[in-house]
Amino acid sequence: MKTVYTCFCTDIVHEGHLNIIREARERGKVIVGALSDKALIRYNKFPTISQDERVRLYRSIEGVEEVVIQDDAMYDDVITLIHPDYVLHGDNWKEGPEAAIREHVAELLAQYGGEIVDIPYTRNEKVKKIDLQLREKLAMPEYRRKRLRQLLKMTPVVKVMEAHSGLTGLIVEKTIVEHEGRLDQFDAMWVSSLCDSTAKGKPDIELVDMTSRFRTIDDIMEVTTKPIIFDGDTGGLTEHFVYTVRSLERMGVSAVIIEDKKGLKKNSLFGTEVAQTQATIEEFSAKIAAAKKAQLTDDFMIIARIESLILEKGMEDALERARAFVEAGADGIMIHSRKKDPAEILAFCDSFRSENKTTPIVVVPSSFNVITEEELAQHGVNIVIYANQLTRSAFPAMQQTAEDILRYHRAKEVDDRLMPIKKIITLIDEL
Ligand code: SPV
Ligand code: MG
Repeated sequence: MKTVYTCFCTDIVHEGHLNIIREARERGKVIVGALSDKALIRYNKFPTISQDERVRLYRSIEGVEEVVIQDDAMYDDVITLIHPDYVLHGDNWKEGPEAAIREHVAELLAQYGGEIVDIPYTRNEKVKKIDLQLREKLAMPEYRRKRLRQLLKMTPVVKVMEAHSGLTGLIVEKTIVEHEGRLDQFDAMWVSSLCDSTAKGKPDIELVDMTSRFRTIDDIMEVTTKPIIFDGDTGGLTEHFVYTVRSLERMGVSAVIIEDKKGLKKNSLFGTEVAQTQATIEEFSAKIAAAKKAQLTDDFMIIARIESLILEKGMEDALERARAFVEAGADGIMIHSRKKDPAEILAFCDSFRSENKTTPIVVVPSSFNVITEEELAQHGVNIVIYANQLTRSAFPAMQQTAEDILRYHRAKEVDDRLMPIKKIITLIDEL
């Protein structure tokens, strides 16, 4: 009897999957792989049901003899374990980033004479609707909001990219790369005050009002499903911040980060070049405590951002604040630095972790950009935010195009470096 293996990464079994099982049964004993949560979130859809529920679901399909956990999108473990004669998959994996998986599976099977069978992908209105419904479920506030806390449990480091519009949201939502045999995507989005303000042509000084910032979140939420971390600046007056927290929760935002400054806030990357006043530990702790009291769901997170290293107040001050803010109820600590060398960030993380093993640490490596996510995670960092790189890449590209069209009095010279209109159009989903 031949062994047939197919890997599922779905929360709903539809006729496309049943078709694969039917084809598999004709060839031998059917073993289904359930892609683990860890592997799923790396490159595919976020699960709406648990790993155990998925295993039970696949086991209940008639003709499935066994279900195993597949812990890596690349199949190495399961192929070593099972040595299947056939690996079945929808033929949609011949294109896009999944083609790298198919190629790798082909190499593994070639070592002992196994075979890939590509099953024509079932494309009909019913299947399309089910896919769409799953996506919509993930976009709903109650699912989206809790997803950051879920991610913190599931993955060693949550990778977050800046978004400030529907389009940049789509880029964060959909970009998947294959590199050195691994697939990767971003886990969440950062609605940066700097980039949100810059997109509106305004300085990053809490000038763009909350209604306008919420409008940006709404634009992003309309076209994405990934969780959102909101840059709440100083949070403003405590009496106002408690309302902001409720609004963010209701919208389905997962977390707000507020920084321990008061008065006219300017961007931290100015460092000590501009006068900035740090709130006292008591003042900022009171703001956190009031916001935690106002919060209604258990999902939402209020993260305290410490500016002591930016303002050159020293490591001890930063650590003292971290202790106090956690005591006041903060669900996480963001520590910021504008040094190129990550040493002071790592020193903070090591000290904080030696006394606090669980409170998530967030970092924004804009200046200390030589360090990798993995190295940061080794020092106890849980969330890495790429806070402004999309804006900073788009801005010079747009400026250069504008200059060149003025220079040549036509657009031909710039066309080679522009994205074809068709490609832009296909990034945008139509119902
Ligand atoms: C932002 O993105 O607006 C931030 C991070 O607050 S930073 O610009 O590095 O201060
Ligand atoms: Mg900011």
